[in-house]
Amino acid sequence: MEAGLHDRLHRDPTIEGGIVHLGLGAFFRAHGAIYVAEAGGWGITGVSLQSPGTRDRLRPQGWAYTAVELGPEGEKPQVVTVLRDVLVAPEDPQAVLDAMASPATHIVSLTVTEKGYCHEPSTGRLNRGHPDIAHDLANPLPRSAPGFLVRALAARRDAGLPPFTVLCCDNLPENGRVVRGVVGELARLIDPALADWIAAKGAFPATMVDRIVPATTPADLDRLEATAGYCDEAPVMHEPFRQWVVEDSFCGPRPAFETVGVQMVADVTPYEHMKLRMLNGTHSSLAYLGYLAGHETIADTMADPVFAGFVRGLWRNEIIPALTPPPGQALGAYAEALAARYANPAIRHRTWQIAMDGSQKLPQRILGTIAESRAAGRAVPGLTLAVAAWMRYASGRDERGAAIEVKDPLAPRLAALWRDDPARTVAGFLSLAEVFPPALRDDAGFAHDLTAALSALVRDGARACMGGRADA
Ligand code: CS2
Repeated sequence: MEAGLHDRLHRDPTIEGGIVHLGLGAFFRAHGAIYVAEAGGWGITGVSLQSPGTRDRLRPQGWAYTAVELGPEGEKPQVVTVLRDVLVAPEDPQAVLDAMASPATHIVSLTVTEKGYCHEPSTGRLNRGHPDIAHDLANPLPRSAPGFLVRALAARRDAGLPPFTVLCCDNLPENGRVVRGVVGELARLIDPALADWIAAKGAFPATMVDRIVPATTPADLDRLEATAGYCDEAPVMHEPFRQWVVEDSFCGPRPAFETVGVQMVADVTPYEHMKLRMLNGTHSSLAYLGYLAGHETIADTMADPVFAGFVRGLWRNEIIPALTPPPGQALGAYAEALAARYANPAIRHRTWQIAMDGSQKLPQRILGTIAESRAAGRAVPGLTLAVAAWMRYASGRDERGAAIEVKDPLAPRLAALWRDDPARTVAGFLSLAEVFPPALRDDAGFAHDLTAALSALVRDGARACMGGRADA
């Protein structure tokens, strides 16, 4: 089957062109890749920007892999054969640029996580001090995602080709605008005429992506082998639910996404805000508070009535009042659907996994809601407690004094901000300009509330603090 697929992708004259995808993690393979496969007629060249592991596991399988739907009532495996090649950028960056600059490529999509855009999370601007950006300014063979986009776009312009559409599939607000911004800034530093060409001809549609995809575990591999009867070294696990909302502004051909349930719209912003603040905002809140309280997964936190009540209170009292619903979407119903998705016992989504990279995630997930609510005079005690829990988590010690493996690009700086005095800890964290927007850094009332929340957290523990704020 695999060799046949490979041949077909190169010979089938109905295939109009290709997609190069940067950041071939489990999320894209369980979400965007499946939509592309269903739409038909397109193949994907995957690119790992860091390590060869995924390529090495997929190659012997002819790039095919199993996507396993984990529903509360059982598992459904599906073989996905849309990948036609996988490249590893650090091994051969020129091969990646060649694939992106090929006339057959029309779309470069990305899931490189929040930190992969080398931007400052609080402002969205390119972080010129980032070591990979410094490298990419000085070298034609890039390391960063923005570097690959800029150098490949330059090669296309020089070859007289149109640009590809840049399709960001990461959980950033107005993600198309963010990528357009970092690409434009980097291009201008390298070649102002290139920046003008990209600004005039390029397309960076915004998207909202949604599917819960926990990391695959060795136990998943064994279970799949036992039930499906074959060995897959690189399957992905996902919940039944999926949603993809895409701004319909491509500068070249695209798959017939609208035929497979992708919502093609003129403005993605209300969908992005709803999803980032209602799903990811509560995911992060449950991750920090849940981890501190000793819960291993999101489903475990939802099975704890104190947490289930707390998260419902966050939606009803703090997050929904600050949102404009997308057309035809009732936010109360969206919250109920999220509660059911979180409670799915088949999904073992670890609080530790979601807690990763908090400095890159908090601004769009939680801090925006807090800043807007405070400006409008609405109280946000639960979200303030979640920020305090992030600070406590980032200190690197849990409530019993055990070490936490904190994964965050700012981890050493965050740990060094911890003091025995909560007011001083809060002052230190609030000085992080790349995380907190000016409206919160200069808000003495917020510093006061955050200090009170952190003091209570240290004194009483996460679970006790949340009990008082529950809304069950
Ligand atoms: C999660 C997301 O890991 C995380 O930070 O909040 O990956 C979440 O599962 C997805 O955005 C759901 O669409």
